[in-house]
Parts: sequence; structure tokens; C-alpha cells
Amino acid sequence: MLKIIEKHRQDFDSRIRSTSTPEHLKQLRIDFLGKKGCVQALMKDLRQATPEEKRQLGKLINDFKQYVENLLSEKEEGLGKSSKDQSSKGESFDTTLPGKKETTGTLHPITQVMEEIKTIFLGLGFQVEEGPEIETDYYNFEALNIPKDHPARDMQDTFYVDGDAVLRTHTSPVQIHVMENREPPLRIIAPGKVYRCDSDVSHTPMFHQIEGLMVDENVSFSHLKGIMSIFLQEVFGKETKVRFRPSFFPFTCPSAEVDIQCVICRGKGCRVCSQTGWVEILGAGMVDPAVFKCVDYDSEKWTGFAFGLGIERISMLKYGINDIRLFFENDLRFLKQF
Ligand code: 2NM
Repeated sequence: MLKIIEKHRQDFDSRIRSTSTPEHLKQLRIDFLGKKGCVQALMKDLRQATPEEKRQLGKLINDFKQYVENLLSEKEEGLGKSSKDQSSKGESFDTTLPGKKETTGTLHPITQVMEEIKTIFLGLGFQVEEGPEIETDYYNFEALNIPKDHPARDMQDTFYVDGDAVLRTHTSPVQIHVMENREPPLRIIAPGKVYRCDSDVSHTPMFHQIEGLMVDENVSFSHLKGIMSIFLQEVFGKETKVRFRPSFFPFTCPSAEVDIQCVICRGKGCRVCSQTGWVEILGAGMVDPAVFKCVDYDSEKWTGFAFGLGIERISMLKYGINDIRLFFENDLRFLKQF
């Protein structure tokens, strides 16, 4: 009997040591202290013993029962507490897992190029001016010497709001407002959104423009050539070659298209430059006296140059993008590259 009790104790010790869940602990209690458990079995065996043996062995069995009881309670308390700890937080927390990184947004590539161009002109002494996106026929066309029968005025090219109002097709009306309100000398740029009825791989109904205007005494075409060359070499690199071709705009005379050596093939000839080695980048010219007349400037005293450029076009050439619509699809795979 002594040996049996000792064997049960060893058995209990090893089992309680390897117990780690409340379920196993419950089973252990049943196996040792339950109705059909081993302590009850020992008690049953005791019936056959003599009164003397009963006293001695009964005490040993009771001691064993107490021992089992104590250890079970102790372990139950330990397990219960830690499982309560976990459930009170609702979940277990693994401090060794890598953290989740929040990504921050970036400026849209059009905004970035816009800011870069503004900064260059601020450095050349120009001020930034803004104006409304809905304009009257007068500010968008009439004051810019654009005649009534000019194709730009066609419903096919311009968004008419109602009556006299149009969505501005260029930011030139801003320059007219400024000239109406201020006397020369003047050095301004007008950045912003403009609207034209047009849509394909290189045109969207809304796009961004920056126009510029410098008016003073003795401003000549040389100033225009110098400022445009400095600006384009800042954007596309110091080695960029620039050329001026004669052109026509109703609001400037003489007028010019300005080209840069193709940034894709560096002048060798490719698809982007249609094998010419040059790409058109902006329009410019000396402000027509008819425009100065509208804003009451004396064209005997003042002369000036003006220019206009599309931000999307510059961005496409700068980054080698072949479809303008990518700028407006807001696909993060595209936007994250800038
Ligand atoms: C261009 C090309 C040439 C221009 C002219 C004026 C104003 F108001 F002074 F007459 N603003 N912008 C101009 C001149 C715009 O865009 C291709």
C-alpha cells in the first residue's frame, strides 16, 4: 500500500508539471480526486486492513489527498489568472511582429513642376498673380485681340457657361486684369487651370498653364530670348539647346514658337520629336499694341514680351510620359514614381 501511494504521488507530480491548460487540470482532478479516482480507490482498499493499519494508512492517504488538493488549487489559480489577463485585453499581443508603416502623401507631379517653374521665375524677379477660372468673352478673347471669327472662339474649342461667360481657355485674362489695375514696370506670371474642348493622348479638357508678362521701357525681343533660354535650361539642364521660330498669335507681334533640343534622344531624332531632333515647348512674342490699347498703356512708351506654356506638356517631356491622361487617373502606381 505504501508503495502504491508513492507511485501515485510520482505519477501526479509528473502529470501536474506538464499540465498547461485548464482542461488538462480538470482531467487531473477527476483522475485523482473524482469518485472513480485513485484516492477513492485507495480508500476502498483500506476496508480490508486491520484497525491498526487503517489508522496509519488512512493518515497517509489523507496526507496524499491534501497534497493533491493543494497543488491542484495552486495550479488552477495560476492558469486562471493568466488566461484572464489575456482575455481582458481581448487578444494576445506579439511585440516581436514588425510594425505597420503609414505612408505619407506626396505632391502631384503637375503641382511639383508648377512649383518648380514658379520658383525659377520668382528668382528672375517675377510676381505670381491669379484670377478667376470663369471669364467674360471680353477678358478671354476681345482684350487679347482675338477676333470674333477666330477658330478659338468656336463652340468646338471653348466651353461656354452661359451668355457672355466662358471657362478661360488660357490664363492671359489674368494679365489683362493686372495691366488694367497697375502701371508698368511689370513682371508677372499667371499659373492655373485652363479649359478647352479637346481630348486625346496629348489633350485633356482641363490642363494647367503658366503665362508670363514683362512690360517696361525698352523691353526687346532679346530680353524675351534671354529669359526663355535661362528658364528652359533651368528646367531641362544647362546644356539644353533652345531655338526660336517665327509664328503667329493675335496678341503678340512678332510671335515665336520656342523649341528645345529633344530631351528623349538629345537631338538624334526619335518618335517623340518626329525625327526632327527638336520639340515645341512654348509660345511667346512681343505684346501687340492692340492689347496695350485695351488696357490704356501708351505703346510709344512701354514695350513688353509675353509667353505661355502647358505644364502637362513640360512634365511629359521632363519625365518621358507618353499619355497625358495618366496625370488625371490618380493611379498610385503612377503617382508614387514622382
Ligand atoms: C502665349 C503666347 C504668346 C500672352 C500674351 C499675353 C498678354 F496678356 F500680355 F497679351 N498673355 N499671354 C501670350 C503670348 C501667351 O501662349 C502660348
